[in-house]
Amino acid sequence: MASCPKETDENQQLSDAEKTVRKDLKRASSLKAKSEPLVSHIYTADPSAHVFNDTIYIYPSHDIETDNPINDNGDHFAMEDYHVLSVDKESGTAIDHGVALSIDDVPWASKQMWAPDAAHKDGQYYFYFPARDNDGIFRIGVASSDSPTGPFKAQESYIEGSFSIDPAVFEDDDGSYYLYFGGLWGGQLQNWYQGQFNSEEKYPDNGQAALPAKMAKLSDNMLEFDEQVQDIVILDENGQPITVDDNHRRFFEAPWVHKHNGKYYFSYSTGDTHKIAYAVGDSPYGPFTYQGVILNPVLGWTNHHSIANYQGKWYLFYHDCTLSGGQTHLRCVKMTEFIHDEDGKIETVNAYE
Ligand code: FUB
Repeated sequence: MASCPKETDENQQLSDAEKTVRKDLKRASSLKAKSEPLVSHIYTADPSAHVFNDTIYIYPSHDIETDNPINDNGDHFAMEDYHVLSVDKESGTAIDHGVALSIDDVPWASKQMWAPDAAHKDGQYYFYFPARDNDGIFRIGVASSDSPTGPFKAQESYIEGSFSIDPAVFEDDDGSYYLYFGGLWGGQLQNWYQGQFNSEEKYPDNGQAALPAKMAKLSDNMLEFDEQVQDIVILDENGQPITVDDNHRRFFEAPWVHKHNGKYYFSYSTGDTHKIAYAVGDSPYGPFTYQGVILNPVLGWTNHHSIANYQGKWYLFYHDCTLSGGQTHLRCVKMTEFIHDEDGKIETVNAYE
């Protein structure tokens, strides 16, 4: 029997993130990307796209260089502000509208402005963003403006009862708004098993239901939760909850909801298996039944997307690390068209030829 090469001691000690970085730096130059970065003068990630006033607006994270270590806690994602992008109707190129919110203007936040999102209601724009508070706990804040590009004015404190990362707002046809959120590892979802933050992490045992994404309806003023935070249940083909050890299908981070032909599509990143997967249900509350993969792994450890319909076509917004030559914390946002087939299934997108 042929023996496998042994992992070096050094390699065994590397975090999952650091191993991915080493591989990506090597393979970056050989990849042929199908889409170009939307902007290349700054690094951007986690694109949340919406159509407001017949224009596509993108609310991304703004990645920056840092000396922080690359680790599974995400310390290398040290972002300090947000820019808003829009897509020019004629040329299809993206415009950077400059800094829309900075950490210096958020009274409760200490660091790490991660993946944001935005919503529009009654002439006001609401910007939702996660950051660590002064105790190092991720919370979700909201800021508002009368322009989709900001500048946004942050509330004094984070949304009461909010925690973890990756807020995503879904506006239903009846004018209700729902906030979806949550992320594992650096996103701290595994620290909330008692309904309050616990510095000790805990995951369900193998075979048990995976840690769920969270959601709550937003109040009329868009600044608070209107109900208790709920769990998002993802079921397998037999109607059983996806389990914690099912890494290729269980929720990890980056929740997003869109609606197509009356069905609610809950899509998300599978994290350490690097896919954007989706599940379908009949209510914004779920349960959602697993269907498949929207986007195969991209260059970089993280995979994070959003979905928007513009002039009758569906677009997937995502990021990868091609612009930085594979540096996992320096990403660039991209967009591509995708289709739902006649049965409502989504054809998997590959970012590379
Ligand atoms: O950008 C920082 C974090 O990386 C996001 O919050 C996650 O979804 C992942 O993309």
